[in-house]
Amino acid sequence: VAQAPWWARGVIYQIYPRSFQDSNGDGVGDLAGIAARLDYVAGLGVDAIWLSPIFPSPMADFGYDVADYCGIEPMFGDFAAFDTLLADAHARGLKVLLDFVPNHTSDQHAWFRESRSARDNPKRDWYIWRDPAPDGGPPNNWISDFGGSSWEWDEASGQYYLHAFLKSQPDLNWRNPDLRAAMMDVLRFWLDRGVDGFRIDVLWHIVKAADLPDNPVNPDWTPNRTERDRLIQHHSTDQPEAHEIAAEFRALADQYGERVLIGEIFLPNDRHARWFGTVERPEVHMPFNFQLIENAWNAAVLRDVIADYEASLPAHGWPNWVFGSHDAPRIAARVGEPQARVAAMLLLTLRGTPTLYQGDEIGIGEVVIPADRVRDPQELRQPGLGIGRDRSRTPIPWDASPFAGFSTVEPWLPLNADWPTRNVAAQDRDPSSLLTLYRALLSLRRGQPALSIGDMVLVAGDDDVLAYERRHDDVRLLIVLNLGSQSRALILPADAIVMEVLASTLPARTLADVLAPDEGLVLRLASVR
Ligand code: TEU
Repeated sequence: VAQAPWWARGVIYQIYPRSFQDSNGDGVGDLAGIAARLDYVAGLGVDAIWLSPIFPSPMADFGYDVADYCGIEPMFGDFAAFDTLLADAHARGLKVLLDFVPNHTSDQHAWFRESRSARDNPKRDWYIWRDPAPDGGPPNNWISDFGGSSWEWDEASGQYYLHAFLKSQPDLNWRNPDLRAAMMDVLRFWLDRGVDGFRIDVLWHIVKAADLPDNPVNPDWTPNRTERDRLIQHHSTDQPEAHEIAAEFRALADQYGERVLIGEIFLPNDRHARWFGTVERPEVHMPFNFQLIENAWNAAVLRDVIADYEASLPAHGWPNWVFGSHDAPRIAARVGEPQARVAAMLLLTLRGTPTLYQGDEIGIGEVVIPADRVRDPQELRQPGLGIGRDRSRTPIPWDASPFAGFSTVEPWLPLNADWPTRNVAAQDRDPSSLLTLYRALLSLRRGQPALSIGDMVLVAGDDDVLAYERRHDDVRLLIVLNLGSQSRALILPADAIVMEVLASTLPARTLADVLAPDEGLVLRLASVR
């Protein structure tokens, strides 16, 4: 255990600052609010917090449109508040990761203002500017992730600029050495200030094929899918030069000791695994693995997902898993309340670093956002596809006081309808709550190296039952999860003798040979000798 780095042993907790805790009564969460809730976070038993962007931003994409990489958004606080939060977190043994957004800036960033001001501006080439196609249209067929062309016409300077996301999020040109140097300085700035690492937003996007060829058409596209999916992002993502840059980030981070880089990367396993780099030239410590979010809640499917992912990892690679984020539908809404408990056990017992999204520990579920309160630009641009991200960004209900203890005024997004009963204070006192289960599982994981750094062996199962062993030294644990609503015989590996039930997703466990509906178990087996 001692040799494994903290990010491999530990659990990461994602905080979406706008929705965690408001301290100044403007309906939006802030840094002082997070600091005030650190005892709660540390008390969960997690090891690190990752803060979604806290930098100055016009908030067109809620912080993923950065106007100054080396500042603090006034709505969230100032450097004094940040330094306090960092020190208070460190004092509780919590690492702090920031969200680095290297693919694009806000169109309000000083760099872009300069870049668009004139064709001969020294920063013109810091962004991706091109002349129109011969017909006057955009330079190629690329589609923004949020719909529409990836190109925006700039009348004043007579060229188009590229944006993979909103037109107010122009893509940076990582082929320009000065931009590259400036961005390395950004990383140094925060590392020097004491942050423990970064989650790197859409890292696989940062370099595009040099001559910007048209992307191939996706033959599997259907009208119920997003516009972006019409094309395969072949030339706009995952370029070899982006891997070189990731290796540069890593070399810099390594100069600072045990810091961690987590890349947001969506690719099939073989290409995903390349983002670990090689032993000689490592890239990120962990490319984010979204497969629990992307795949059906079915034991046979997940068994294959786990096996294929494990098989794809290079020898120096370390797995990671995540069930929720500010972009994905809430896990409890997806699988329902009883299965959210099984999901918690899965996330915290798989081999690899888990990232837990704020609010999933109390099972925040489906939220209906009234049409006049929708804020997500992705939803506003492509309504009706059910892709709205606001529903995973609603404020944390802390207690039953007005506005759920989140704020003293109406929050920026509505609270979940069930907040008067589903809140942290209510679950804190309830031994059968999801929060109590999360704390128990996190504490078990912390005390059992087999769960954090042990080996994993998948055990045969079926569509409903997912089972695997975790082993470390002579400790042998069996995790059996019933993803269905029928009770099932508890079938053990041939050589297994159950010594003890270490955890169950159900409040009371009575029958030893039956797996109840929606039940997950962590069993200690007699040691292998
Ligand atoms: O998301 C990247 C991304 O690929 C998104 O388009 C994602 O697929 C979509 O939101 C799912 O509905 C990152 C951030 O996590 C997201 O919040 C930002 O909007 C985006 O980058 C641009 O910075």
